[in-house]
Amino acid sequence: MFWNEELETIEENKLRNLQLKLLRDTIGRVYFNVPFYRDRFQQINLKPDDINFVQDINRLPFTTREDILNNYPTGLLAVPRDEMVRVHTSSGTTGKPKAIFFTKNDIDKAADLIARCLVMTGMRKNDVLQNMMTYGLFTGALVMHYGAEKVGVLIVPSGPGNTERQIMLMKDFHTTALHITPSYALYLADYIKTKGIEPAKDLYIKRAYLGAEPYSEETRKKIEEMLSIDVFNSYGLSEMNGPGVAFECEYKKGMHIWEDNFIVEIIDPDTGEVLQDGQKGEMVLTTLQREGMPLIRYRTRDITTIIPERCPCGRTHRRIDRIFGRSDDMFIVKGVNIFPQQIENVLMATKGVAQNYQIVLESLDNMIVKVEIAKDLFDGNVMHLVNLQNKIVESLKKEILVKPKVELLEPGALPFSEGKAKRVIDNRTL
Ligand code: DLL
Repeated sequence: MFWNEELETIEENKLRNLQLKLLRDTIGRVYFNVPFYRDRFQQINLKPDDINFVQDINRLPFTTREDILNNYPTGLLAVPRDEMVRVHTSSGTTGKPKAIFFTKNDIDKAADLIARCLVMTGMRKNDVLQNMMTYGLFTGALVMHYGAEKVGVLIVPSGPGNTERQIMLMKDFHTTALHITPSYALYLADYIKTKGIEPAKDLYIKRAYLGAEPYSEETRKKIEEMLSIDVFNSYGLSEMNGPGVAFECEYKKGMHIWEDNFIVEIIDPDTGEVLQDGQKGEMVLTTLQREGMPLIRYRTRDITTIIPERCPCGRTHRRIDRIFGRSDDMFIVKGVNIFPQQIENVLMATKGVAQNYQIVLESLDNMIVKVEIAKDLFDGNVMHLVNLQNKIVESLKKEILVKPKVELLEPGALPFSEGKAKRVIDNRTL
């Protein structure tokens, strides 16, 4: 079923024409209303009328996170501040955040995209969505909330944490779907198991939407099995509304990116050269319908590919692959480039490994992978532990080419996160 069949299955040439029209409109609006963009375009002698094909976007300069930070808080607004009805910020690090402003129309459009995503995965009016993302400056909960409300589902706005209470709410309100980070989902699934609750019998959950941080296919499988549900991958970033940018359909083979709202490009992160569909690189996004704060060729730093084939679901909007990692997540050990995702793939595919892990970078040559394992492996037989430890070391060596130290820990030994997990601890002194 579709939320907006006409737009979701629009013929490819019509989609490109629509993109061109919306791109020209966006470029015109930022040229005349945002001094930052006008200066950038004037530097390369570009006028809005010079954009005659979608491909002409290649001529435009990139926008980076530094550009958003340098223009904090309101420097990139394309309409007066008074028209804004909400501000969200990027999650994360110290210092000033990236502030993203929304007009009423922007909120409505973002909610509409979420509605497409939810209906695409089978959500209907009679469903109950427990929204376990953090409500507040983070886009995760509120943007999903408004979209789910459009579909007409009952929302349980529980936010994250207090797992005992979450389970009570799931039982009392017959929750059928969860919106949750992968790291909290792993914790929740384990908690449910240790409490002796049988999800298929005692709960009503059918599906979960997992996003906001990278996770592996193995993690998806683990959560699907532990909770007896379908897990759908959900991608987004605050700079582009938050959730609802790209989402999996029933086939769960890549995420449809809503191309009537975003132009997606994959570039070589070092040279900026645009890559072909199917090639792995950094995703660059341009907003096509944003009123308040349009962004042109925004460098997401997320590494993925565009899947060239058409999806059997009938939607014509192309799909992006699972996010492989962020270009700034990558670290180097013994001269080898490693993404945390590669380590997660190995760990989650290993029998005996529990839900939580951490990567500690000790020096340029040494890293420790700390991993929680099943309680019953601490049964006094040291050989069980040694065998598992060796197995993990060898599998990691195969995947990342260097041999890390591996520490096995009891469940609960590592700090766990209800929001985005911090997987890499960097103790290197440069
Ligand atoms: O995390 C928006 C969001 C909320 C998406 C809820 C999905 C669900 P930010 O805090 O700005 O916004 O973080 C965005 O998180 O650039 C990716 O690096 C990462 N990310 C988001 N979704 C996924 C995903 C929200 N499904 C940053 N897989 C992005 C991998 C993801 N990484």
